[in-house]
Amino acid sequence: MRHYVGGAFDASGDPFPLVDPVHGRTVGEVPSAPAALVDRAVRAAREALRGPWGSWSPADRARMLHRVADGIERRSREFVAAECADTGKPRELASTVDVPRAVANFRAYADLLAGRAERSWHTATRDGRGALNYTVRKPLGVVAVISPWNLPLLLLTWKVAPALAVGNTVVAKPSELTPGTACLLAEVMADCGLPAGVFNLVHGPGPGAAGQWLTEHPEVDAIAFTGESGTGSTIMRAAAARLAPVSFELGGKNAGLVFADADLDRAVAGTVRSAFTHSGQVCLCTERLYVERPVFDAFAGRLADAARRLDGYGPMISAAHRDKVLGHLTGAAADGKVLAGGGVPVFGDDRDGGFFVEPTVLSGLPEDHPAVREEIFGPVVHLAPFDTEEEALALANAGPYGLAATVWTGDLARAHRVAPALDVGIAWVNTWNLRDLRTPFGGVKASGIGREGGEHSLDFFSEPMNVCVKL
Ligand code: NAD
Ligand code: 6OD
Repeated sequence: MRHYVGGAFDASGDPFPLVDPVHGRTVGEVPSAPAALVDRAVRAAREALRGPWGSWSPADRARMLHRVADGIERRSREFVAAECADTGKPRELASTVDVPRAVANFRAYADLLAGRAERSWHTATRDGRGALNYTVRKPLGVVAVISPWNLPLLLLTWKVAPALAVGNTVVAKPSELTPGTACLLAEVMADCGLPAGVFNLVHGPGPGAAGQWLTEHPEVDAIAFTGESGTGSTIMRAAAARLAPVSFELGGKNAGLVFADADLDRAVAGTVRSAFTHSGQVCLCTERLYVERPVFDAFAGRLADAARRLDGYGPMISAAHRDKVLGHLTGAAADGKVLAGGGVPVFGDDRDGGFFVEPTVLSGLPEDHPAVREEIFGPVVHLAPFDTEEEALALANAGPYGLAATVWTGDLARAHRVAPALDVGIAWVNTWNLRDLRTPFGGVKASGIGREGGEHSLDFFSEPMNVCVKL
């Protein structure tokens, strides 16, 4: 595990342990970047803006992004292995979602560059000669990309690819819990011949370490961050000091609505995915499900059966996170009903040292209960009944977050009425987490600031400038 700064690998800094969440064992060490190295990374990124990279055309950059995508594809088995080792997620998930999505992130932004048109206007003037106005888009400069542990490669590349596409240079800091695929990405960047300093990587925790130093660095021009809402507030304060723009993808407490007219087979299967994929450690996972009363008991029974039958699921990322999830389950068991799961599974093998939590279905808790109001980020969903469409919307829209929601209905008019009335950035109807990389992605309220995806990312990572030429 090494940093990558100014085109050179570097292992300086005090090491911290890397723990395998499947077995709970320490399996390696990662160096925590000293402040001087973080500073060097930012300066290398600044220097690279002035180098050849600054004069690369969009077509040159698009070719480089495709080369990086090819490089990830060529080493996809290593990427899958590293992602599974760090997160404990099932191999199936890493090989069908995380790694192919990293490839797609680079290809999508490379292809979008080709279709970008700048606008120009001919402006009338009193002397009749007119003026030509046109817009040029410039990179922001040095961008800090700070990413979480749940989808380490997917979420890192989701920001690095568009930032590079429009000509920025990047200093990336992955989660200290999951540095493996970021290290491989740095190797791919080096092998592709990306100019030194264009992509830099530093490891370490956030507070009092690489994360904080990066966000406070006066030479960092913008910050793209994915993580907890509270961390977003801290980073925003750091950015505010120098008015640096931020793009934030933050926490959630996503609601699902199941109407009695829904195809219940589809709704149950879809909810199993939306609640339990990656053991609930996807920001888009459903943690609150509201079910129309006539089908509530049938739906709850079927979802609980499906949750009990799930196997092959992965662990929580750490002992601390497992304990936080179990704390919620203890509170929920005392105040409501546990329909499935609720504890720690016993495998009878060395996974018993890992950080697993059973897929859990709860019900009967009041809406202001911490397990219904706070983000758990584990394999836990709470079910509550509703009687009217208005009530369903009011329940879904309550609370501080607004990232994503699902609507399960067989009534097309209802789908189009309800989905846009949800206070979220993304609403799925009769599906979950079906992604088209050109669509806007992000949250409202405490779930984020700004939109990423397609043109939205290219817009965030660049600044339009007006040039007016008197003719
Ligand atoms: P986190 O906020 O603890 O950490 C995220 C990153 O920020 C890590 O790299 C961490 O080292 C760094 N960091 C922490 N404190 C920092 C500080 N003071 N200054 C600078 N950097 C700092 O989040 P996490 O636990 O890694 O991830 C889980 C959270 O992320 C959940 O809340 C989840 O909902 C959210 N998330 C949101 C999205 C989205 O798209 N909206 C996607 C994935 C995860
Ligand atoms: O699919 C994406 O683009 C994306 N940003 C997913 C985020 C998932 C959160 O855990």
